[in-house]
Amino acid sequence: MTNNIYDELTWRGLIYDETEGVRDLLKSGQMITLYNGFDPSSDSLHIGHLVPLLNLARFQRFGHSVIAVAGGGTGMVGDPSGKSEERNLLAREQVEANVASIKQQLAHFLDFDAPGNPARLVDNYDWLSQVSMMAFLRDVGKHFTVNYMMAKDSVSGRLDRETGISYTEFSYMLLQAFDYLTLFDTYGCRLQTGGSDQWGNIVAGVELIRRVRGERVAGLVYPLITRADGTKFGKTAAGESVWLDPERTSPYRFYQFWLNVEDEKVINYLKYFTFLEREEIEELAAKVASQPEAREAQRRLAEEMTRTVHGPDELTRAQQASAVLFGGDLEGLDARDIADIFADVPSSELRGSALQDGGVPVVDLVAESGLATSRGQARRDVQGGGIYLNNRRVDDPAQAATLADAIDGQFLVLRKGKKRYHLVRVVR
Ligand code: 383
Repeated sequence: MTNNIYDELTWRGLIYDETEGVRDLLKSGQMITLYNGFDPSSDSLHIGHLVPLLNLARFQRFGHSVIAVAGGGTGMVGDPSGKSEERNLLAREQVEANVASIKQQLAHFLDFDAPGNPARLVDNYDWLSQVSMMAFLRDVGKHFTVNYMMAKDSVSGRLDRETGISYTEFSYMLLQAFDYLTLFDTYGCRLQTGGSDQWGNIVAGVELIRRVRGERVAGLVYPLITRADGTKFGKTAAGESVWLDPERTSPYRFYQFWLNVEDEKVINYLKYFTFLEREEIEELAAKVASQPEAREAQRRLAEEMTRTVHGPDELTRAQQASAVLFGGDLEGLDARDIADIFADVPSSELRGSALQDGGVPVVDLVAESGLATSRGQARRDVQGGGIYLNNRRVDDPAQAATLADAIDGQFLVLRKGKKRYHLVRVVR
């Protein structure tokens, strides 16, 4: 391990921009307090939040004191940064509910018992809801010219669009600046981090603290993650976001997302998203170059990410589920896993009542599914040892599938040869 967080972030390629003095501050050996904010736009964080979140954990491991801010107050307003359109306001109850669930997710990555530098998790609604409009306009607003605010990317990018930007979103940067001031006053916080989209808001806070406290504090931003083809990172092939909430993105899909990362990107992602040491990442880089087809780096990435976010048991399960399309055992998997794994294979429906008593001959199912052209063909396929029910070879041409074979009472998995699958959905 490097001996300071600055060198660590540097070799990982995680420093995109920094205000003056960050390098000296972080290399000085002095332990500081820093923060990163997360707005409750939804009831779950997604993998776009992981770089700043994992970096809070990295800072903490190097002995610094970290604060995660859940934006219960700022979430009432909506950050225009990186957004081309005005957003809809969320109801207070919605914001509150979202804060409660993202707080739990944030907590998962932080160590609240670290001796000497326990993490803090705060909600900016606590102070933003208390400040009066008069005080805010006089004590914060007076330190910013509209000219300065209009020059920020988050605002200027919206000025020439017909929809423009509301006064509400325009004011957002002042709220974030006021947060930084509050955390500076309360906890001696001297560094704010964020993705590069947050640069303008972070610098506004640095300026405010310089103006009203005469102190020089710092800001550091991380690169925005991109895919090899330049398209937005964090979406599955089907275009869905990859959420940290296992109810929204199952651990299996989460695992698969990382497993499918391009060779051109996998080493960067190992640096950005994992705690693996430099030597190990370099060994993996050599393997990507010499044996890309083995996809060892992708497997290592998927394993690390799934363990970090979902824990070791879910990792084992995701790995087992991932082996299923290669003939792996279905034992222990439930209906949800099966639906996930076989989401893209042909399927048909069968009444549960048909599976009662003697059940349905497998050869009938195989013929009806289209895996064989006729029952006679299906029978010959069974005799040739090429038919599987739930990934177990069917040896007897007379074998029937019964309710006992249906996984969670809901699915039968038929397979012909190595790879041709058909999913039978058992319905009422
Ligand atoms: C709120 C109050 C603060 C400081 C920051 C905030 C949130 C910030 C914001 N951040 C994004 C979000 O919450 O909107 N104004 O969705 C994202 N972040 C982090 C990172 C990122 C940013 O939470 O680049 C990606 O995850 O900064 O888009 O006092």
